Amino acid sequence: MTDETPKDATSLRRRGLLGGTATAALAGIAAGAGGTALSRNALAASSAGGLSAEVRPGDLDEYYGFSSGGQTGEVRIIGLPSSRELIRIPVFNRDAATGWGITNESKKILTENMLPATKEFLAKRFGGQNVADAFDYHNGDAHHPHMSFTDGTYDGRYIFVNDKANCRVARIRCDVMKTDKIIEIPNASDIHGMRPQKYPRTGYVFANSEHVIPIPNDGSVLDDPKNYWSVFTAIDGDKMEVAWQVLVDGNLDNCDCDYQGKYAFSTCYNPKKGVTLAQMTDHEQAWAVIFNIKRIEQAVASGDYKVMSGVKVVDGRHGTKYTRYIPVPNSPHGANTAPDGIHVVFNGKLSPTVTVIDVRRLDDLFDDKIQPRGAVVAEPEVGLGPLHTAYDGRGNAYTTVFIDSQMVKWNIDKAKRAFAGEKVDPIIQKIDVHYQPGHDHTTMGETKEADGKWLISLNKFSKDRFINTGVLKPENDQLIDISGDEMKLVHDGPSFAEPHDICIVHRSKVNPISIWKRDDPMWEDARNQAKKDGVKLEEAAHVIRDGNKVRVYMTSNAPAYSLDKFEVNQGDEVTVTITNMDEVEDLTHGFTLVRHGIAMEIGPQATASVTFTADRPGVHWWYCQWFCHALHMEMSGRMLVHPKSV
Ligand code: RUQ
Ligand code: CUA
Repeated sequence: MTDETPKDATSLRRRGLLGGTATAALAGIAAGAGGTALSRNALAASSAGGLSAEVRPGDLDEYYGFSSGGQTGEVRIIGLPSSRELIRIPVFNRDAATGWGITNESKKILTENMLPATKEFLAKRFGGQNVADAFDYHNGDAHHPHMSFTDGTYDGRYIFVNDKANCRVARIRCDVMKTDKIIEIPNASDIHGMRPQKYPRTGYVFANSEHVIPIPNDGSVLDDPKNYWSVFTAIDGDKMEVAWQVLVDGNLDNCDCDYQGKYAFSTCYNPKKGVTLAQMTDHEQAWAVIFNIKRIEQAVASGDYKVMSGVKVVDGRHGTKYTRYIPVPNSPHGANTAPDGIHVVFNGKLSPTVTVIDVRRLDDLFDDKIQPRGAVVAEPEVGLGPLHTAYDGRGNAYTTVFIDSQMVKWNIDKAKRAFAGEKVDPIIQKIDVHYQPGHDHTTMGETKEADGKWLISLNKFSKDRFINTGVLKPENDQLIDISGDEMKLVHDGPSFAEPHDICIVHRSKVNPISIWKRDDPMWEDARNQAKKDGVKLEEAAHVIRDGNKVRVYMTSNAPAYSLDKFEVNQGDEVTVTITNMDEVEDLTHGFTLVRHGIAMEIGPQATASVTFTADRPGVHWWYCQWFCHALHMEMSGRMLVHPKSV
């Protein structure tokens, strides 16, 4: 993949520009890189008749990859095609660098929309009402990050991501790339599949509950699986609250929705509601469940629901008018809508096939004019263990086969013709990936603007592909060029546990700011408190005592804080609020209080605050932990804690 083309090869340069890579070249100009980037990108793209993954020093990537951090609970931004990890966004995890889970602002986001029962349970576990204790779950399992849509394509507003472990859905603001809301979903055992509505906009965020449980799950039903259920949830993505739920049969796995705003789809395994591995796989077929959004909305409007844990739950089990259950082989996994707006693929997992439906047949299905299988238009055999499918926007699909460790390119139209009886092989090409792929994704491929340039295979095992890191090895995210007739593997990219899924967005759709706006809602509480205390955050150098509560306000300007010490009494509840008055891009300060487990990031023009009990008498230095200035080491101060008089 190294581009050996000499820089003065003008003819090549022109050819690259005139080809399909003009967009990349133009994007280079837009980013202010000027003529140099133009010729470099064009050169890179012209190498060896395919795309180049090389992004030279100083050049910029063409795509943002929003990669879920799996059981680390975070989301990462990967630049593509370079496959460089650019930044991490803490979501369900704790993060020492940014103070996520430590600052008041992040704790509020982590806890404000927890269910009352969870708050009670965690308050007991972490010792009552002490503000120094964190009332959040300490882990998360982030699986499916997806950007909000307007009219079938990404709109750059938000990334939504689910937490399988603790039944949550979070929202990340793309203007600042920070999490701003986290909600906990009731009546669910875990939240797995998650997708935003594509049309007319997001709108709803659909989320699947996987394992079946009794509802309510309060101990009144225990070892009686026939009274276990799962729910399909529609979240209002603007308000971040549950709009409604639908009770279903079986375990919901992954979901997607159409480009018309009428239907959502979930794969559904374990139709007999088994609770052991043997029971869960003891069947020949499972389902793709189709949700009729309009009918469900009517049910909610007309009162055809039950309120469970404060949420309106519509009965969508077999035989109701709100859902249809399409039989598909065995234990299906991924659900992927094609950018043509017509086809949806359900990936077989335990069956070597994928099942393709045509959304134009779903009106008839709900009007009982056709049988459920009548919506199926193809069922090609792709290989062992199909998990997920991606698209190039040219009518081809790319399915990961986990057991065969391959990426399979097949043609939708040919698969339909074969299904109709014609002698035609839909499989175009298979290549080995390393090893055991789960999700795969194409550039813009989950929108109507699929551009067919790059494909990523997120492989669960890397084994021998990197120097040995010991017993625990990275995953391997492989980059494949799909711009030509043949798939070409161009890059191996290690990643830590375990990005399930990546949402690949052209950079023209995303436009984050570099300096916070002073009136950002993130620190609204701090702003209100300062007002009550008669303090201007921008000019703060104050210590306000309020009983045994002490509020310390300061600013930071490289390389100093507006206070170099403050004094409190042992046992005081101290809140430190810092406003970073530097207005320089990338000039982040921090506040780390030694031996107190406290650290926070304060971006340019941001305010951040932290509350703790000063229970250690003595001298405690704080310092700035983000390298900001030649005198960064000197950017510090002292907290003097007077011992309690005995
Ligand atoms: S799942 S490896 Cu959690 Cu998206 Cu299929
Ligand atoms: Cu401020 Cu380092």
